[in-house]
Formats: sequence, C-alpha cells, structure tokens
Amino acid sequence: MDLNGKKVLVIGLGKSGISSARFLKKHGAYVIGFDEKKEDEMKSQEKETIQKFVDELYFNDLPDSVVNASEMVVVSPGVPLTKRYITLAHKRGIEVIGEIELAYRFCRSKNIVAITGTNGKTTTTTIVGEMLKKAYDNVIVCGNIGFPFIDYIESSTGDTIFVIEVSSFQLETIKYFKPRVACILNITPDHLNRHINMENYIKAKMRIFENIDQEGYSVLNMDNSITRDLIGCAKGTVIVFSKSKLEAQNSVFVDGDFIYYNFSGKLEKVMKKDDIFIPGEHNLENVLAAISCALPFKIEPSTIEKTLKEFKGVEHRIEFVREIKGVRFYNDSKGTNTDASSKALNSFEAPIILIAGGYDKGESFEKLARLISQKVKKVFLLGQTKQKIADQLQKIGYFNFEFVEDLKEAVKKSFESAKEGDVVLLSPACASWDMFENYEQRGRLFKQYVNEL
Ligand code: UMA
Repeated sequence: MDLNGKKVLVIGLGKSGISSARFLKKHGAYVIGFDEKKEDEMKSQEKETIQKFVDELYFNDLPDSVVNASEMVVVSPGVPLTKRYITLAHKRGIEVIGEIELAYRFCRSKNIVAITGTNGKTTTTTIVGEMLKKAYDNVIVCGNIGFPFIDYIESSTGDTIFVIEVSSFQLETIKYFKPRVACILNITPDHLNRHINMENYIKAKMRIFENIDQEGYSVLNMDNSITRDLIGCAKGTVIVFSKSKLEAQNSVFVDGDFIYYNFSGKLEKVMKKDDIFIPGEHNLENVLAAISCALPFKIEPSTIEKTLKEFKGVEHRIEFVREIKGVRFYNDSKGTNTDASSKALNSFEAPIILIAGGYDKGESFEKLARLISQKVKKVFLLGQTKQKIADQLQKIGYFNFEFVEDLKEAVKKSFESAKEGDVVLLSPACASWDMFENYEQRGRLFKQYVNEL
C-alpha cells in the first residue's frame, strides 16, 4: 500500500488516532485530523502533538467537502460507524478502515495472535505474551490493551510475534487483518448502545475469524453458550477449551485437579489447576484460553506451568490495593460491564462493600442486582447509571445503597461503613467515560484515595 501523497482523514484523535496520524505522516501521506471535541476541550499539549502529524486539523464539526476530498478514512475504535461523515465516506466509495487494519497492511510478521471477548481479554493477552516471551526473543503485546498496534510496526521484523487484544469496535473496521491464531474468549452483553443488539455485537466479534486460512487456528470457549455455538464459523484448525473434560482432538481442558491439552495428536498433563497464582473460575477460563493460543507456537508444558505460577494478574482487574484495619481494598476498575463485575463479586467469600455505577452503555442491571442482594452488604452508587442501578435494586427489595457525588466520597464512606474482614471493591459494571478519561484513570484515582485514608 503506497501512502505517499495520499489524502487520509483520521477520525478521533485519542491514542489510536494520534498513532495512526504519526504513522501516516511518516509514510508521506497528507493527513487530515478530526475530533468531535471542541478545540478548547483538547489539552494544549495533546494539540501540539497532533499538530506535528497533521496537515489540516478540524474540531467539533467536519465539513462534507473535507470528507469528499479524502482518499481514505482511518477511524478510531470509539467512533461509531453510523456517524454522518462515515456514512458519507462509504457513499462516496472512500475506503474506511481502522488502525488495526492499517497496521496489518504494513506488518511484516505473519505471527499474530489476536484475542477478543467480552471479558478477560487483557488478562489472557498478557498471559499469552508472558508464555511466548519465555520461549521467543521478539514478542510484542499491544492493541486494545492500551498500546496501539501501529506503534510497533516499524520496530518489528518478520520474526516478531504480535499478541494483540482486539475489541469489537476494532474488528468492525478490519478488512484483510489475518491473525495466525484468533480467539474469542466469551461473549456476554456489552456495548449495546453502540452495537444496538446482541446479533450485531456477536457478528463484530466473529470477524476475528474472517480471514483465517488453513494454516491458521481458531480458539473458542466451550463453556460460554454463545461462543460454543460459533464453532461452525471458526476457520483453520479449531482449538476448544473448557473447565470440564473434553474429548476433542485439539483441546485444552480440566479433568479432576489437572489441566491437560490434546494437541497435534499428543495428550499432555500441563499442571495442577490450584497452582495457578491468579484466583477465580473466570481466571481459570482465561488461563485455558491462553494455553490454547500458545500451543501453535510449540510452548512446552513446563513453560506454561512456570508462567502461570508466577503471573500475578493485571492492573485494575481485581487488583489488591491495601489492607487497613482488616479491611481489604480491591480495584476492579476494568469491571466495565455487568458480567465482569459479577465475576469480581463471585471471587470473594467475605462480605463486600461495593462501589458501582458509571457511563451508561445500555446494559440491563437486573441480574447484577440479584447478585448484589446476595453478596453485598452495602453499595455506593455514582455516575450516570446510579439511578438505573438503584431502580433495579429497589425492585427486588434491596435498599442498602447510597448515592455519592464522586469516587473520593465513595472510598471514604465505604471505609467508614466497613468492619474488619470486609472487602471494599470498586467494580463499576459500567464504562468510566461519564466522569473519567478512561478506566485506568478511575482505577489509579481509586488507589490514590485508598492510600490517602
Ligand atoms: N471521538 C470523536 N467522535 C466520537 C467518539 C470519539 O471524535 O464519536 C474522539 C474523542 O473526542 C477522543 C478520541 O476520539 O478525542 C478517542 O478515541 P477512542 O475513543 O477511539 O479512544 P482511543 O484513545 O483512541 O483508545 C482506543 C481504544 N478506545 C476505545 O475503544 C473506546 C482503547 O481501548 C485502546 O486501548 C486504544 O485505542 C489503543 O488501541 C480502551 C477501551 O475502553 C481500553 N476499549 C473498549 C473496551 O475494552 O471495552 C472497547
């Protein structure tokens, strides 16, 4: 693909957009940047960076003439494809792709592991990266995890192994993106404000298999009712995983106390499941998925075992922060949907004081409310969804909730109402964008407020 002199419109100037603009500019493109933010809403430092990589810059609104004059559009994952300017580009026959696709077109390596799913993507992607790093020198972990794929294209070679976390948003704008190994961990309701219904959300996730060929591998979770049914759509060699015993030829599973794999005609006992350091049934699923993704790279059972004994988990995912007077604080800021927060709640036996609420993605809180009524002593609610969650709790006769204005107040009041032996858990079940820049900022602030107690 020749970018020299090509007029490329980059929509959304966050992490993905800035990195795309930087890459495009370096490869000789004429770059037009656009962000819906008002000019004065963008931090001056950010604007200065962007200005280095764009030839024209638009804020707030984009004239049709700019779209019409473009030869290609690179759209950021957070921008819905139903936006007027995207529809216009499609109408004019202008190619619209995302940063993952752009990066792929310049990627010299064929060794790409791509991992998607509603929950567990970051943990699984990180574990696969850790396993492969023990066996290979040149492994890069990137993508939705927070590090744009395109930032690593120039420093990579044909031997680099990319382990990429991909979101449904990113998959909507791929075209030729072909991983060697593609995995869908699980699918439960999420991002329904963007995808409108589950059918569209599942379709977006399934696109991860779209370009897999005979030499590739598709990995699927047999314990999730939606991914189990996708087996007919998987391509290449299909590897399945489950927390129960499987008889399938290419599989990773649990039998009794042990994890096994059956791959390339060989059945191997990998390790005792209780020796995995990170706790919880959901993490066992993540581990089984990670082993499945690593198998095509001929990773030895001893390497898998060593990695899983050492791996301590990722930041913002049921992350232990501190214990004060017998009260343990956990940061699960990455619990951005009800399924993720349910998993967090189910990871504790101790009484829980929960901090929840945030940006409304259109999800129902009915099921979560029932679990809260069983496991949670008190809930502090904040953000856009606080009333919506409160309504569900009231409906089932649970009244032990309180509205708070901000996270600082939530932390302070949680501690005041906690007793020795309790757990204070931030697991919002919602995205962060109503009050914070992202979930990382929310998690970091939570830890700061806990450390200030
Ligand atoms: N913007 C518009 N119009 C819109 C929406 C956004 O102009 O309609 C602008 C915003 O004003 C902002 C910029 O676009 O300036 C933000 O772009 P973005 O939302 O695509 O976010 P990035 O900073 O580029 O980060 C993206 C991913 N964000 C989203 O998908 C929302 C990051 O995933 C990812 O780490 C990063 O690219 C690098 O690949 C975060 C995420 O929350 C972690 N992902 C969701 C999830 O995991 O559930 C999908």
